[in-house]
Amino acid sequence: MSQPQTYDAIIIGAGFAGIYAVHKLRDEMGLNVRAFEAGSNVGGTWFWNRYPGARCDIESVHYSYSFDEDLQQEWQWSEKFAGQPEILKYLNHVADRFDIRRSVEFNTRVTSVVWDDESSLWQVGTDDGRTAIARFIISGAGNLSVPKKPEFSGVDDFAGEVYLTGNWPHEPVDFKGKRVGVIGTGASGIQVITEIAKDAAQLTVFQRTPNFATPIGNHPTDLVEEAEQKERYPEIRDASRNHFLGVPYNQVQPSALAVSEQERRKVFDERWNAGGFRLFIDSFQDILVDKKANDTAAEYIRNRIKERVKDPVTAEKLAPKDHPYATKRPPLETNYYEVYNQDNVELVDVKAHPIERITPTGARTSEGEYEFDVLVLATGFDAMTGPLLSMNIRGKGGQRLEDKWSDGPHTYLGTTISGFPNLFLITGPQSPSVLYNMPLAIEDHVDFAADAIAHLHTHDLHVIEATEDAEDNWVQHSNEVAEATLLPGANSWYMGTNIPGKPRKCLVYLGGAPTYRKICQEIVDEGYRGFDLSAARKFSVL
Ligand code: NA7
Repeated sequence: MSQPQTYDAIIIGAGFAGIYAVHKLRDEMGLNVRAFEAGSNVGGTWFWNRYPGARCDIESVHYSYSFDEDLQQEWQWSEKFAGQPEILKYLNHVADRFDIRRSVEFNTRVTSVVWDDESSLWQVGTDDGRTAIARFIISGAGNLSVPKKPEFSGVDDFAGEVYLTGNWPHEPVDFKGKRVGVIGTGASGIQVITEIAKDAAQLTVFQRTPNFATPIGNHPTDLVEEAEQKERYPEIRDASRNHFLGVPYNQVQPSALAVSEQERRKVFDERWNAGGFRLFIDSFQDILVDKKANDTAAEYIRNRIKERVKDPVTAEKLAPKDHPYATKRPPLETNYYEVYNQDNVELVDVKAHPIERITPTGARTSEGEYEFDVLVLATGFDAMTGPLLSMNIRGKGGQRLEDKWSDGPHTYLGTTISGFPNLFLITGPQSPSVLYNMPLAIEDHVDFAADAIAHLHTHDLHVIEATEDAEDNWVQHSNEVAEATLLPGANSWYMGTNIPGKPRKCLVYLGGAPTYRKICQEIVDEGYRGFDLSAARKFSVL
């Protein structure tokens, strides 16, 4: 049997995180790196989620890498909010431009990540039966990369075609003239429903929880605006990194309750018309923390939905009432609600009448039978922790990550784990991650890992590990910050409640990107406060 290959660092995944990690560690630091990617090419989320209508909800000029000035100047987005094919094209361009693929093994899934106490090295097993060894692991395995398993029986018996939004085929799917059933009305469901409704003979949407979807406001790139933005790109990136969500918005007002109804309406109208996440993050500062303030936004959106849907019974079903606005991820849409004015579309409330099973010809709810030829599951992901827990990660003394996290994630800064040295999570649980513009969040975390590795090198050290104390304090802080918001009161994937049996814990650090970045910087400036830095137990080959 051949000797395992050894590397300075193994990178898991070749999406936004893996691509940048390869570039940073290999090209800027001169490390010997290898990335393993389950897909056949780069792209991560944007490789797998190719369903019709898949689109980014943050403006592309912002939802893109900032690390290379030439790249951000030269790349041109065709739309304000790029669709999945264009984002994938962009990531392929970046991979070509920085010659990333020569360091990536595609079609290779990581099946185990095991720390060896003797050598202070990680052993990484892959699904082709090989083992590779590395000093450091950078996990770019993604936040929304493990689709949730169907909760109803019978999917295997369904006689027609079955598609999962999170693992969509590469070949186009033809819905023309077909009867289609879609389960799920989250961000993916709302995007795919809008597209399928254009072609299907009949579309049945199974909705459990209506969502507060608001207009995305997409349009072809305005070249004058683009030129102006590119001229100020460094300034814009700086403003983004100093904003809660990582976007350069600056119109937020202090409180929805401090203004007259008329003024409030004006603010909401302006944000509604501007599109994107402006209504959620650039209207009033207390929307996520004060239920009364939130109610004003929720009522505004409910009324807007009702204006757009002709049948009052359907409109009522589409108007969310069981959770405050934005406590579940608010989807963005184009003509979503108008779909329900079409004769070929039916909305089925599966909260009132849950799906009992998928049958060979469709679905059975507690109320009746529905027939269709194609089933689309837009039922979401085992978010944030799922990708990490799927890799059989074992730390010091053989401790299994699933045991350590049996009551929810425990991390320091959402990027390191006590007992799991030299392992860096990119946008891990308890970091701002999905509530921070992801490419910027990714760059920050990769840079944090790279700086830590460089710091070890400079001081002739080899191991960095979060202390238990620092981790406990971070978990407590992260939970306290979450408790001060409205998020823990709702069921959502942010809280892990979309997966039966998953601990109810807020998976996102809600202190906002600027606070988080400040804390990280202070920790680094204080010589990596909360970390133990040491030499390897036995000096190894690396
Ligand atoms: P989400 O947001 O988790 O949405 C999943 C949807 O599927 C949601 O409407 C769920 O209803 C529904 N669902 C899940 N399980 C069931 C069952 N058993 N019966 C009926 N309906 C069900 O996932 P998405 O893929 O849309 O979005 C994930 C993120 O990707 C998104 O937030 C963006 O950040 C990008 P529920 O709300 O749980 O009642």
